[in-house]
Amino acid sequence: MSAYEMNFDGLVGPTHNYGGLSYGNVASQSNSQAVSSPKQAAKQGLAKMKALMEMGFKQGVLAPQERPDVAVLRRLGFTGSDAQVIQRAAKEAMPLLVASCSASSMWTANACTVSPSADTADGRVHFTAANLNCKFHRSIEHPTTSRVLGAMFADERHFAHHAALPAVSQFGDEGAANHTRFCKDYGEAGVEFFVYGRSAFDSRYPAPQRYPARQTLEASQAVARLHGLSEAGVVYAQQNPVVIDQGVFHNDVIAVGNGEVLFYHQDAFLDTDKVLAELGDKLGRRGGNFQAVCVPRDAVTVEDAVRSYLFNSQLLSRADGSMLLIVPEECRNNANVWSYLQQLTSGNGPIRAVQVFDLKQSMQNGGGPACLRLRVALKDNELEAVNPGVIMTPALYDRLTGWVDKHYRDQLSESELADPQLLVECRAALDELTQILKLGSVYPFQLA
Ligand code: SUG
Repeated sequence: MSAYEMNFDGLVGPTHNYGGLSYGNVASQSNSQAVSSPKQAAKQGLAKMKALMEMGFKQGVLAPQERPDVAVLRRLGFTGSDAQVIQRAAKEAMPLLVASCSASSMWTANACTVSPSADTADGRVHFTAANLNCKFHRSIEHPTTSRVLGAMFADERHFAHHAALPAVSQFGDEGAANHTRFCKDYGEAGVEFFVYGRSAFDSRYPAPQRYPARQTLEASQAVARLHGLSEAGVVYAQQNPVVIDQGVFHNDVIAVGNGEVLFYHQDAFLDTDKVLAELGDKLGRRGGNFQAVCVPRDAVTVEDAVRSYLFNSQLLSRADGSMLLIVPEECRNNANVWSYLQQLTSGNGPIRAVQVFDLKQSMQNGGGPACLRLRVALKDNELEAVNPGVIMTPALYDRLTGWVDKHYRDQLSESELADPQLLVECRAALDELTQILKLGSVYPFQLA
């Protein structure tokens, strides 16, 4: 049976804005309160999905969320009609309204962690929604994320869904952004690589001093248990706390893996040699030949990596076996990174080509190509069980582009988030979207 890696990209929601909400994420902080363009953001994302589909990759789409999240504002004590709740929050606690408006669910690498069926004890594909509890605006995503994933991967014979881990910092979980899978073939048992920033219970693990470490070892271990992974198929590594303090808030800002290849920065991990040896050994036992491509700090500094998002790239296997790196425009604008990429792709290594995408609207919030996609490895029969409404086709691309044109604003500034009409627009858009994507009722306003 054939198997594929499918990328499910987050469709950027109608309230995309620059809230400055993510302490430790340099781009989010430095673009705080800039005027955004939700329409352009959604179209940039759709253009990437279309291009990958046209290159022959399997591409899907993950729906955005209802924002502002009026229910969370009510939980925080704002009362009255929906419009009154929004206006009271705007007057009394603007940062809470801004958080409730974030379109951050677009970064679907943080939606959940996925283990393909070849790795799990019961032979099903397992999903654990990420609690994202390091940031308030992201901690409110998982209930809707779970419903959307449930509507996309509904067949219980093939798919198993787990609720987010307990929402406390000890179990801080950021989903697939800190998870990579190595394998010889997508359909064969692989090695799942979990990278954490700190341990919640063991003080021997050094923690960053400046910025938060969002993922804990204990969260990663819980996900591996829930998914029924075997010890032979799991490797844990600690992220270097020094790079977290330089703005590497997720592992996918400093490393990316695919197939048998890990592309990483020299300073990404602690105990790098030990980690690589364990990956090589465990993948070797599963018939794979692990290849580590290290980017030396002399060629690309951590600062360059954070600015350019070189590692927040999609590493994709092409039909001829070579790999293609999908990078953001910011990589071409950085002389060190661009010259490194020329050298990388002209060598004999596994990565042979680079393709650049303009994702500026998302990048300004610290979300590159890899943040925008959730990878799900699927066998033929599992792919057939996916809700066909979310699989990208030329017709769906056209339909979604028209939908964005109809519902999205060209510009959005912070003061406009106080406009109750934005909620009305968002609900109208999402109601239509659930019909386009055949999701059924997944949003709070549809379930009320
Ligand atoms: O969680 N930015 C997101 C970016 C997530 C990137 N994802 C991965 N690396 N996989 C975050 O920090 C900024 C929102 C704002 O400031 O308006 C934000 O949430």
